[in-house]
Amino acid sequence: MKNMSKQAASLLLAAGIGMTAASAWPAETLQDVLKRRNLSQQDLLAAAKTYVPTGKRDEFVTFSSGGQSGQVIVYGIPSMRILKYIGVFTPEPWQGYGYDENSKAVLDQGKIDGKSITWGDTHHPAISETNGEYDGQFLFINDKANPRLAVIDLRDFETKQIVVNPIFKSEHGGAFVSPNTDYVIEAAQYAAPLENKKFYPLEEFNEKYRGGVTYWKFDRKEGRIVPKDSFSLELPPYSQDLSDFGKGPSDGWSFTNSFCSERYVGGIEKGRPPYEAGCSAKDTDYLHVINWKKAAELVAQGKAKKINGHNVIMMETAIKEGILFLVPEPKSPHGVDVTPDGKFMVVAGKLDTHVSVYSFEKIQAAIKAGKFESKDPYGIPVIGLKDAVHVQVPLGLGPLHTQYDSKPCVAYTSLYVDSQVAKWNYCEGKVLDKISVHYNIGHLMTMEGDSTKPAGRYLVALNKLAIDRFVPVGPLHPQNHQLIDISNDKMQLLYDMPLPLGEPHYAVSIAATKLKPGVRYKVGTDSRTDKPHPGAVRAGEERTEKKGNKVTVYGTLIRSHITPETIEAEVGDEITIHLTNLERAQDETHGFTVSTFNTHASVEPGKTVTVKFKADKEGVYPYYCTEFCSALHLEMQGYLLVKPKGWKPTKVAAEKAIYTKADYDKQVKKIADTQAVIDSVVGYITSVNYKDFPDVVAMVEDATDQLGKIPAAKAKHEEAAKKGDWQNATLWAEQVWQYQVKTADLGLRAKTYLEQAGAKKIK
Ligand code: K7E
Ligand code: CUA
Repeated sequence: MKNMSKQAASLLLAAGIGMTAASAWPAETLQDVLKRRNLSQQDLLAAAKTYVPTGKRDEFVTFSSGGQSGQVIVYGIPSMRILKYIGVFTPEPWQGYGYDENSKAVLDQGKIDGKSITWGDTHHPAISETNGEYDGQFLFINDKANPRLAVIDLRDFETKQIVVNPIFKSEHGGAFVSPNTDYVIEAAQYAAPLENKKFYPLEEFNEKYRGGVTYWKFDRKEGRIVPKDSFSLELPPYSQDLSDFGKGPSDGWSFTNSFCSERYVGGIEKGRPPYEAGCSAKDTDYLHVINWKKAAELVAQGKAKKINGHNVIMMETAIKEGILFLVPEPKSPHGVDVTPDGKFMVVAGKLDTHVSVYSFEKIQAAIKAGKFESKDPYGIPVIGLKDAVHVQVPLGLGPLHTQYDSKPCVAYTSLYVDSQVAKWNYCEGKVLDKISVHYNIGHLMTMEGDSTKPAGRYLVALNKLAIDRFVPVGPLHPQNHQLIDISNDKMQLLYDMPLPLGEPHYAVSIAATKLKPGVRYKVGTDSRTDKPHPGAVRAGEERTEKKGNKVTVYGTLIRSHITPETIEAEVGDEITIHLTNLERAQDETHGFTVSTFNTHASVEPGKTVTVKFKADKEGVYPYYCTEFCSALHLEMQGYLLVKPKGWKPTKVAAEKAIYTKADYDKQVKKIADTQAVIDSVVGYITSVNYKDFPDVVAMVEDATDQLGKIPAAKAKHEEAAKKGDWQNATLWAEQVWQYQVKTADLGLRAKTYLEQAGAKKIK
């Protein structure tokens, strides 16, 4: 009971009776702090550029690959504060991802050869585009190890679909989107036979092993990839690397680099020189230049071959139809990045100090003129380097990836070996500035830097090593994302953020204002299919059905109550629990688990989720809400009773009354006090223009729901009191108070919201 008076006290506090604190320590000045913490003016400037005061928000939202964690990490720029982890290829317990049936169905789409793969080597996230500009609707990311691609809907930041590449055994060059996101590209990495589960000896590498590039068709309206409308191009076994789509003048074309056109097969066990020697022996590899729009037409004309049920344009067809060309690129290159205007493709040398800027115009002129320097061993025409290159710029050691600025012709390239970022001009081919970053930068990323309209401002260096940077946490270090200010001529390093979740290769950033995520679902939605959930019920429709050994619960969650409060089963029954969160208020998520059955659901407002398990052991298993959702969260509980087969009750012990008239009178008094708090809050809310705030309207609706339950409970306590049944009278009066507390909780939150939002008096 102590607990409750505390709650009443906190209600009063929240209603406006505050506390004041006194301190004997004088406040430090800014100068004092700079001295004490040994900070320079430069540090102070960096801090001021990244600090986001309480209540304020970041300008950009970054989606970072989670590397081997198989997740996506969402953080804000410039604060570098982490906002969310999205479960993609890997179960994520908090979100119930992989622990409820609806999300398991998504993970199951990623099964390969019937087996679950519960991790992913995620590399490259991509934001959907409209006319080449980020539109903030969808995110895609690849899994290099197990060639898969995932679709995340940015309305709720949930993974909706995983597709398995039908012909590759690994893929690296994805995900990148076409300017209107009608296709998402994914290129193979390590060559293998395209047929599934087919063995050929390595001696037949040149004949039987293949690379390729897949164009996944994306249906924007459905928000899903359509495998049957997708296709691939068979490519030589050159270890295809990264890809990018053309845009503007180069729209309709795509580009994929490669790093082992030597087609070298190692085998140090047999005395052969190793892979890394053989794959870097030649001075050049090949950039693949592909007319994908024409490829899609060829597929429509039936010119593709079916391999594993998937449309594949064979090299022979591609050569004959003139949709596939090669251009030499020095040397074991990495990355191909199309400039925002779509005129150039930048390829970094990796083992060559240059970046090569290819001109799309020159490439097209060579193709039109039929001017090729040679053919590769498979008969693909090779355009001469000098006939394709606009300029080659020496940048430094180990150039890898390139991103673009809002300023025309300005690019940034990561230098892996030098651990630097080079700022340079790709139109004129000159270096503008360099900045040292911490050890071994891989990708770098500018704001909206993949789009036709980069936003400039900031750059993130995704560094591989974090030696000496952070407080040590054992032999496995975090990654280090360094934020760099690029708004001026000289780059300035602002912030180091440790990222402790796998090795994120790449990240993409979008202006925060372009994201419009929802705060609740339409009641009864299966968020993984975006369709009405067949197990959804409304308040008052809850029920439990038993058919044979199947127990099916149609339940609901609302502060602070799980309906039903008990689930009865016999050993061996299959239990299916559908749960609908009836809340409308923002952020009122309830979690759900049943002790020891390895099940968990996160049920956000409006969502319906199913958990399913076999009650294979006799016993008593509490279930409860796992999110601290209200003052009575701990009381949001119930029991799963698993009885032995054929169990019958022997005796029913009568419940002993413990409450008296005095208890009842106390309850009635408490109800009256709380009602006064509610009335004052309601008085405030209705005195302002709260209807202009949809979030508040939702809270008011939820509060009205709670209030609506009071008359029935009130009738029960008054009825019991009339009969002198103080036990039931006290408990039902308590229930009235529970509804009041929830109402008051919502009301106070609405009041705070309105005060902070500057609501206006209307009377
Ligand atoms: Cu350079 Cu997979 Cu894009 Cu790593 S990749 S760095
Ligand atoms: Cu619902 Cu805690």
